[in-house]
Amino acid sequence: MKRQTKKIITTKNRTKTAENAKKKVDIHPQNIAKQVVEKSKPKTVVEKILAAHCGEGVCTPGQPMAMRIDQTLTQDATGTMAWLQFEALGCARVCTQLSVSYVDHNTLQTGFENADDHAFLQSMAKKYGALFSRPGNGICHQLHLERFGKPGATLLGSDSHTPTGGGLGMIAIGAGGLDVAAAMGGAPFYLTFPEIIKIKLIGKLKKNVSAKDVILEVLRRISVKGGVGKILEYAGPGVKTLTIPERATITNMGAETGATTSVFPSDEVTKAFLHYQGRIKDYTPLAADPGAAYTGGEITLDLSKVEPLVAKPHSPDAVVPVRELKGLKPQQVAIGSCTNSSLQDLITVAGMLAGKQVHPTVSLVINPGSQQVLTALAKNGALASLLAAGARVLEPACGACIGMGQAPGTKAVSLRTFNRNFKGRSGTADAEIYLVSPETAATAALLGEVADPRQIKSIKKFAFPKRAEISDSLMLKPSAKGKQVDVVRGPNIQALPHFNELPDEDNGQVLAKFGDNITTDDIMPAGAKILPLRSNITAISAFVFSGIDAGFSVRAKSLQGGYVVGGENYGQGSSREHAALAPRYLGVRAVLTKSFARIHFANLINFGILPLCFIDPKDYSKIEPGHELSLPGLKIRLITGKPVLVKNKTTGAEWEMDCKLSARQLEIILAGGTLNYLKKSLNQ
Ligand code: MIC
Ligand code: SF4
Repeated sequence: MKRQTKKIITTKNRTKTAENAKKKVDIHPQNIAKQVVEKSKPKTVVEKILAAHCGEGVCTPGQPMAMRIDQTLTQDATGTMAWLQFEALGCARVCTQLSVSYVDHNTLQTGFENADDHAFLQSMAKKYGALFSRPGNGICHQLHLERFGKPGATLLGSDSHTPTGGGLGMIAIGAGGLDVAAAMGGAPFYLTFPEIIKIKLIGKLKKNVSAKDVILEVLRRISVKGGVGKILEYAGPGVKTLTIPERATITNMGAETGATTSVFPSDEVTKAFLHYQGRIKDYTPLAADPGAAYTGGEITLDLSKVEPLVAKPHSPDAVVPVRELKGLKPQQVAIGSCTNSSLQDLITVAGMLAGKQVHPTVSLVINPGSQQVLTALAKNGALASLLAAGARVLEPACGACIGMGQAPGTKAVSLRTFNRNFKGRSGTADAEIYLVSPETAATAALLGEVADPRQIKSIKKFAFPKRAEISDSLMLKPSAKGKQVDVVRGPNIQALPHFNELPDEDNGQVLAKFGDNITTDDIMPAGAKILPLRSNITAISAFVFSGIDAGFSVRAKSLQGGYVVGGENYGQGSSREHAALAPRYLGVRAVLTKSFARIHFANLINFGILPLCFIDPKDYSKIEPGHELSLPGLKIRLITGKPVLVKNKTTGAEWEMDCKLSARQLEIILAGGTLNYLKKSLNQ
């Protein structure tokens, strides 16, 4: 498949507009210092890639930088919004080397909405120069790894598991749809240069202990907050013992540590994978220089000592050894998701199940990661073996991972090879979700209870194909005559809401107060009922916090907005910008917390919501739901770099809060959001 060249196609006029837009969006003088990476200094893999993509700024931890984006990916659940925003920017064509629009989340099609969204996305990709991956082709991250991931390149995706690409030695970052839309329009991605943690791998994994256990071990050690503001860079002699799908499992679920991304070096194993995928031309070796300094410190992990692990409900870092849960009886075992749906994973599972039967009390469901994976399973006999064992094989898609079908029964125990087990995400509020490796999942499916996978002997080895079978049957190329393509808009595709500029000062009621680790699934749930409404902000806003505070939306509407209070790590999890967009639509002006997760923090700013942090965490206890707050002199305080003053009109207490914004973010907040800011920049 041919890449898009780096030019904007269509009329000269449009090209000019887009180029001007690019200049204005790219460079913000106050925000941007000189690029001062010392050429001679030994560099980490991260520093090498970022230095080569540094539009402006400095590759120094804590400093702002603008990173040039080579590739973007969008998926349907975040993509309809991202593409509407791209359209609103007025660009004639995507300006990246490659942009791919995938459909993988909303494939349940319980009503007209999903299919309408698919048609919209297909027509947008055709018109604006992106590849379009049709429903059924597979999960965006698995497909991107197979077809497009490239060592040394940068990828921005409107999905938090975009770091999967780090398995191939690329800097792949998840972001809100609006940031991805801007990148498609040629803008860089603005980030604070993270600290880099070296994870030194030594030894080799034991049989039936897998990459999933490695990332669960990392989560056990550093928790769901340990990666915030950091990039995890893997190194050491253990790296070469891991295949690319194994590395991708690790970088994929690195997202659960809160890390900006994770990355592996590119080596002979990478080369073999790219050869297997028929893309050897994309190979470049890439390794850290000897003596490179890691600002975030070093963790050593001996692969030979890793044992099978499991994350208990309801957090990916509630990790314990499988042996501690021995005998726990699951009603469901689910194998798939972008973490564990590779051919290697499923061949291993098929080998373990071959000639045996799924336990009668367990429902085993399998979603292969891609059409390529499913085709290979069909050809080498593994699929027949899985079916004979009693597996329910579904189409290559996200499926149960995002609550699109396969919701477990009441209080059911479900063992899943996925990456998230937040309460209610499965579609069943009281289900108990455990995250495990494919090997542990297959063992439980056979025995009807949790047990050490090392005790299961595979009696059959299914052959791995010599070369991957590449098919474009579900991957469509854009039209060369984009102007002539009409966009298909069903009734579920609603116009983007308009938001006002930041007022001089603000007043309102505390609409809700929550504790630590509120996830984006808590703020804006997904699942079969709500996910189809992603293109319809009016409709989806009725579900804000619906799983944990059913009256929130009605209350916010009747009070015409107000404030939300949270604890540590507010907004962890997904990149869904609807968790900011829908609250803003309901009038939420500020979120007051102890700390924020990275992508959600950026999304709040993108939609003009103030992310405020308690300077003294004790001030958290000075607010209760229903209290009336005011933010006097808000605008002038932000402009002059002063902390934001909060007055509790109900109790008389007052305190200051941090609002740490770069100069560009300040302008965005003042404008009422990124779309307003970009439009203003274009007009100027
Ligand atoms: C998820 O795993 O939570 C999702 C669904 O893939 C999200 C994106 C979304 O909400 O659409 C993510 O991880 O970013
Ligand atoms: Fe899809 Fe689940 Fe991966 Fe999100 S985590 S992209 S829902 S498979």
